[in-house]
Amino acid sequence: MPRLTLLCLSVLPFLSAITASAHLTYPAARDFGVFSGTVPRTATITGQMTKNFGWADGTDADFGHQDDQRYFKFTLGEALTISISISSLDPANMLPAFSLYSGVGHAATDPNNPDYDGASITQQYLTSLGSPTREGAFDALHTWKIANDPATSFADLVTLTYMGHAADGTSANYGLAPGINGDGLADGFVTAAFQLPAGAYTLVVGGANYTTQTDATARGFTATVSAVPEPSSALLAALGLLSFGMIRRRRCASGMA
Ligand SMILES: [Ca+2]
Ligand SMILES: [Ca+2]
Ligand SMILES: [Ca+2]
Repeated sequence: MPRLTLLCLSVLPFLSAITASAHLTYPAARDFGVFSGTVPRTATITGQMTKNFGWADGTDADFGHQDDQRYFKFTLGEALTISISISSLDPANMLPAFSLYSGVGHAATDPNNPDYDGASITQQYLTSLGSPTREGAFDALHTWKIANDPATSFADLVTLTYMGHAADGTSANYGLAPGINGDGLADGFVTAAFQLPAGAYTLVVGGANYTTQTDATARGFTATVSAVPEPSSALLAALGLLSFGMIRRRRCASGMA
C-alpha cells in the first residue's frame, strides 16, 4: 500500500474522533442523574472544559456553533426547585454562563447518532430561517432545534425548549443582546434557581466572553445541580399546629379563653 494511503488511513480515526467530540452528546460523565423531592441531593461534575465565548456567541441573531459549549443532562422525577451553579477554574480568561432547556437531544437515547450543526437536516432547517445566515444551531436565549444524521425531514429535529439562563458579569463581557440575566459581578461564578416540572433537561454551559471568538482554548469549569427541598405538606401542617398552639398559650397566659 502506498505510504500516503497508509498515512491517511491512520489519521482517519483520529479525525472522526475530533468530529464526534463536537457533537451534542451526553456521556455518563455529564449526566447529573435523577432528582426527586424525597431526598435532598447535590451533584457536582468536575473536569469539564469549554471555550470562553461559546455561550455569549449564541445570544446574537446568527446563533452559535453547537460545538462551542458543553452539554449536560438531568432528570426530575417530579416538580422541583433546582439550583444550578457554574464555577470557572480560570476566571481571568473565562467567565461562565448557562442555559437550561426542557428536552434532550437524540444522543440521549441513541449515542451513536448525536445531533450536530453539520447534519443535513440541521443545515436545511437553519437555512429555512432566512436572514441572517446562522453560524450554528445553538440559541442561548430561546427554544431551538437540531438534527442528527439519520434525520430525513424537519419532523426529525429535536426541540430544546428554553427554560431560563444566567450569565456571569455584565454586558461588558457578554455583549449587548437584549434580555440577558447577568449577575453583575464578573468573578467566574454564576448561580440561579428554577422551578421546573418533572422531565428530562439539557443544561448548556459555555463562556460569557463575547469579544474573544478567535480564542479556541478550552478552559476548565465545575458544574453543580442541587434539588432544593420544598416544605412538604406534612411539615406545613406541623408548622400550622405549632403556631396555633403558641397562640393558645399566649391567650391562656393573658387570661383569654
Ligand atoms: Ca453568533
Ligand atoms: Ca460568532
Ligand atoms: Ca458572578
